[in-house]
Amino acid sequence: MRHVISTLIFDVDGTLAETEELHRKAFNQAFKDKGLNWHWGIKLYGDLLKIAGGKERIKFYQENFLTPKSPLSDGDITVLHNEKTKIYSNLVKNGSLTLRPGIRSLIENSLKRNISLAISTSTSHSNLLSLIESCFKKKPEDIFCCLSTGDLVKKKKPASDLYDLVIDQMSIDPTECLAVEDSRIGLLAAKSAKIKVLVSPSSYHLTDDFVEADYFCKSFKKEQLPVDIYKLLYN
Ligand code: XBP
Ligand code: MG
Repeated sequence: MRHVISTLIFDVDGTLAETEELHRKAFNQAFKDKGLNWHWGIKLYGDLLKIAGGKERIKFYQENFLTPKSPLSDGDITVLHNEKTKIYSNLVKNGSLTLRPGIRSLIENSLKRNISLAISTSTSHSNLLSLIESCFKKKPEDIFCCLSTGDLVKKKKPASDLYDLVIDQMSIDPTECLAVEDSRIGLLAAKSAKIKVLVSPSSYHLTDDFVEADYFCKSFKKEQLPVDIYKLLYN
């Protein structure tokens, strides 16, 4: 590894935990509660995950999969998405989520070695809060120096905005960072910000193309980490 890594920047959905089935459940419940006869099955949701951001995903679905007589306005979509976020938050609070194997140890060892930690996620701050409180019993700011969430930027992944925000807020050199991602759009977002990327695909992204990844592993378990990352965190 040519540069010393001073900061790990974690994606959330699919990286910290396998969250997308819970998101899909929350979307479908919100559609039902609002009287919409929409249902996102696993195959369709996998296709829709190419669009980051729940509001953007709903808009994309309406424009590309439906020909509604009275399409939802952006305001309607925001109300619908807020309802989905409430449902998702309750599902997370009910203990439906566990961290991906190896993630807790990876984060604990980074802190022990004074490697700074940050978040870069297309999801909302409130969804991040729900997950961290449920899985770590802490506030996100007790673990991560910077929280770059979808509600803070104009463009979500694969745009570099979320990663650029971390670099700007922490005033750090991108070459001394490592992004930790699960999807192609997350990989592209980090690479656009000139940040090296460790990818471990999540269940919805197993067939994504990760050719640009600097490091790849099947899981975050220490025995499956690339040797450079293992040395950084465990040697
Ligand atoms: C994943 C996303 C999010 C979630 C749904 O974000 O793209 O949109 O799928 O959450 P990341 P919201 O992998 O960057 O963590 O409905 O809050 O967008
Ligand atoms: Mg992700």
